[in-house]
Amino acid sequence: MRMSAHDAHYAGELVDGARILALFGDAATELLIRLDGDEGLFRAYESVEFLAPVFAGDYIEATAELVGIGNTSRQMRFEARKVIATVRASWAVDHEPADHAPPSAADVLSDPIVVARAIGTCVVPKALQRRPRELYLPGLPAGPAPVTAAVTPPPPESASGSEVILTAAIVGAELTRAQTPHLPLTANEVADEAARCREAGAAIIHLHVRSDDGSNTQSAERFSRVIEAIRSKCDCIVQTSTGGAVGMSIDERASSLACRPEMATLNCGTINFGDDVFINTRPDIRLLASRIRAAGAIPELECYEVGHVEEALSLLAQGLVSPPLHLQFVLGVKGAIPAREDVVLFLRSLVPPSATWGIAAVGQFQQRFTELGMRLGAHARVGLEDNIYWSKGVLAEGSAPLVARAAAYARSIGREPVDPDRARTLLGIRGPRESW
Ligand code: KMH
Ligand code: ZN
Repeated sequence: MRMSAHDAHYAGELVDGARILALFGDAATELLIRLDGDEGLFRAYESVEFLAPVFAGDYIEATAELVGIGNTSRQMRFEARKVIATVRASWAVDHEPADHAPPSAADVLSDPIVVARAIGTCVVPKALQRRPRELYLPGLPAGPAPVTAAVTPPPPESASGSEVILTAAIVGAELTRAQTPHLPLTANEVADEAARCREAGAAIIHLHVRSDDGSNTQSAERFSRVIEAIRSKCDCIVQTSTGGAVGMSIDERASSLACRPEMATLNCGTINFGDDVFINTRPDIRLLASRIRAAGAIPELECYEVGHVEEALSLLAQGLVSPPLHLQFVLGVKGAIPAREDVVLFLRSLVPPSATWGIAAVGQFQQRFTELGMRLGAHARVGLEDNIYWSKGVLAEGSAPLVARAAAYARSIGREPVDPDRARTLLGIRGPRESW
C-alpha cells in the first residue's frame, strides 16, 4: 500500500501510527474472510510497537499471521514493512540544505524495514462462521466441539467449570419498606448490605438507588454517593442498572452511567412487567449499548424472553457490544418467560461458547432455579430485588442470607464462588479498580 499525501499527518510528511493499524485491520479482515467467510470484529490489541517512521510516498507491506484459534477468537500477529522509501526523507542527511531532493525520487529497499509489529485478537461469533469446523483444525471431528486450539489462550480467561460468579441484587426499583423492612435505602445501609453480601460470597452488586423518600432514582449524584460508600466497605464489582424503573426515559436511565461503573445492565427487549410494560425499543437498546461502552463499562445483557437473546447476539454481530457476552436470563417475571426447566435448557442452548450466562429467577422461583442453573453451569443472581422471601411466608433478613444459601449450594455441588477480582478476570473487566 502506497502512503499518500492524504496519509501524512505530522510535520515532515510523517504518517501517523493509526494508518498502520488500519492496514493491520484490513489484513485481519482478509484473514477472517478466508478462514470464516465473514469479516469478523477486531476485539483488542494485546501489544503494538511502532519501530520506524513512515512518510508519504513510502510503500508499506502489511501481513497478518494466524497464531491461535479459539471457538470464536482468532489471535493474529501483524508486521508492517517498508519496501519502497521515498528519497526525500533521507536526502537531507547526505546533502546540503540548498540541494533539494527530486520530489518523485524513491528507492526499492533490498532489506525491507520493519516499521510496526502488533498482536491482536479478532472474533467471529459462532452464528457467523460459515466453514465446517474440521476445515479450521484438520484432524478434529466436525461439529460444535468446545475445543480450543489456540497457541495462546484467547482473552479473557474462561471460568473453570467449578467457578461461579454470584451477583447480589440488593435494592431494586419497585420494592418498598412496606413489603420488607430489610430493604436497604440510604448509602450506608446499601454499603453495609453490599459488604455482608461480599462476605457471603457475592462478587457483583447489582445496584439501584433511592431518593430520600425511598422512590427509585437514576440520579448520577446519588449513584456516586452510594458507590463511594460501597467501595469504602468492600471490593465488589458494582453493576449499575440502566433499566431503572418502569416509565423512565432512556436519558434518565442512562444517568447511572455518569459514575463510570465497571459493569451495567443492558435490557434486550420490551416485556409485560407484571401489569406494566417495560419498554426497550431496538433503537433505545442500541443507544444504551453505545452509552455503556462510552462510559467504559461492560454490559450484562438482560434477557426476559427468547427473542431478547437473538437481540443480544445481533448486538454482538454488529459490534455494538464486545465479546464475551454476559447473558442474564431473567425467569418468572409475570408477563415474560416462565421459570421452567425446559425453558432453561433451551436458553442454555442459545449461549455462544465464549459467553458467560447466569440466571436471575424471581419470587418463589429464585432458589430452585438458581440451584438448577448452577448445576447446568450458570452463574447466579439472588437478592431482595428479585425475591424478598427466605421460604414460603418468611421474609429473608436482607440479601446476604440468600447469597450465603446460594454459595453453600454451589459448594455442595463442587462449585466455588469467586471473589470480585477473579470475577473481573472472567468477565474481561480490566483496570478500573486500580484507579479507584
Ligand atoms: N426495574 C425493572 C423495570 C435492570 O436493572 O436493568 C428493570 C430492572 C432491570 O430492574
Ligand atoms: Zn435491576
